[in-house]
Amino acid sequence: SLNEQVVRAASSAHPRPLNTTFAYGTAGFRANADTLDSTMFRVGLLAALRSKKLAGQHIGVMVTASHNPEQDNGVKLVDPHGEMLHSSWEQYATLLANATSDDALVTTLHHVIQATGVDLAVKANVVYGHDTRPSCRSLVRAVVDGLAALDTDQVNAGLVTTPQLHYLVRCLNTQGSSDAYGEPSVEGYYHKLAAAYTTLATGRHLLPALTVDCANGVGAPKLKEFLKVVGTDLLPLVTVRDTTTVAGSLNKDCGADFVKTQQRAPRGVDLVPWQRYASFDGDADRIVFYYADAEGTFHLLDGDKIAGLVAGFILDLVRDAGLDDVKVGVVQTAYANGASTKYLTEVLGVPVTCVPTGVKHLHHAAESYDVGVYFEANGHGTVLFSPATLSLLSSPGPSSPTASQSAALSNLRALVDLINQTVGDALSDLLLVETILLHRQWSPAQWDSAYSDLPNRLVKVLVTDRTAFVTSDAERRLDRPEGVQARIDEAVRGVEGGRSFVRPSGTEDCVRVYAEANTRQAADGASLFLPLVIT
Ligand code: 16G
Ligand code: ZN
Repeated sequence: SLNEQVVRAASSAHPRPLNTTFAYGTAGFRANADTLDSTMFRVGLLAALRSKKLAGQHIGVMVTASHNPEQDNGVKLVDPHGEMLHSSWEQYATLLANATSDDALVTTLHHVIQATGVDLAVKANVVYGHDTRPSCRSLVRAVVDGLAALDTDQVNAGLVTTPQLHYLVRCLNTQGSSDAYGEPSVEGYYHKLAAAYTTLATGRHLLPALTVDCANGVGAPKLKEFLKVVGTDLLPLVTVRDTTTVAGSLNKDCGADFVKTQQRAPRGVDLVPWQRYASFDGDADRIVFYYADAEGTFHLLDGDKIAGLVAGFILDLVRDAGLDDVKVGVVQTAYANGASTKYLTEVLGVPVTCVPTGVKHLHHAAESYDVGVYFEANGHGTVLFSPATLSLLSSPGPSSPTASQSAALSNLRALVDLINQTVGDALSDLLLVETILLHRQWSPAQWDSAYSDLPNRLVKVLVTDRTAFVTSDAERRLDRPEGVQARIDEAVRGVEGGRSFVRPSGTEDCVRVYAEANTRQAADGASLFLPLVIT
């Protein structure tokens, strides 16, 4: 049974700040680091319960606030297969975080244990890691106190990227089984990726070096560690914004989120025309690419462009391998540029599913394809191979394959290892894109030429109550407040290529208004009109 005294005593060292409420949202808990100590402790408790509920499988705890400013921090839980915490448990995270006293926390724990049917006698296993934020040290200690209060067996992953932690969780839980995912260590992760990349890249004519902006985050040391394993012969690469010791530099004027939202290079990075650049975000689970043309005009290759590149490559390999029954599909959100959706469906002829914003929705929908490619426009994404596809790929294949058939098959097998199938991974996605560009011998401009993005605009609107905004149809329609959708329709009517939608943010107190159209003027017009309508 629950040792209330132990929990109460441990909790008293992590008092909850007054006048703050916490909510476990799409990105877990995220706030100014100074407010998060009690929340971290309680997440430790919840991780232990989650593990007990799932027969003692390893649960992951990642302390990071991704692309947020350095003074913020956050935490999210990782379920046994390396996926996000099941949404049915998010409410328990929120309940525990908001318990107002040590006694209230004990009462809430009892409630959660009962509601979820946790057997406290089961030994819990948790693996935890953190990014480079200075606040991580004490916040991780709070997590550990929470774990210890429920007598948890712990694995300290230390400084890791978010996708490395997801990888570790999956490896720890599949170790020794027929679907073992890999060696449960960061070195194991590097070796798995390096071996796959070497298979795919060997013998190809090298492209000019890629420059990688590491957002001054955990991606910097981890990319450098990986380079030591894979060697620079096959992966010529230069890192910039790669310091993790200068206070205040994390995500500052650099990184994937800055580049995507500002539509410009990291401040102070001069783009050499036609060369390839990429930016990680602060915890290295997102990546975008970009280049400048001869006039110095900036061109972004975002998650939509990556999805198109990857889907096209995999479709070719599947066809060349003669795997006609393997159905490739792409998952996007409403933020995907209309031109990318058109390219996927009309040029590549691949089915596209649209889902609400948030990795768990994309991941889930991608699982329904044999090979499911998913990317958010912001650069978070990966590729999932279904169990049936995996066993098809690991079977011997045709008895007398042609040379191109066996090449395609062996490339597909290597892709399975190259791609982090637990979650979007900047390092793994970097290798995936580099592999495809190597095989195609494409410059970034050739990749970019697949289609031209429709001009678009994203505006943030502060509202008094974002919960008043209720969407349907994968966030593309607004059901409430009443009447607003009609006015959006009106604003868009007659605008060539016009599309617009309004959705409440899951991470900030605002609603976001997106508009796109065939011309820049029209896109700006439609979106600028809407904020006036809803406020
Ligand atoms: C979270 C999501 C991300 C999404 C973003 C949208 C996860 C792990 N992360 O960061 O996928 O793009 O929220 O933010 O699901 P918004 O709701 O504020 O627009
Ligand atoms: Zn991130």
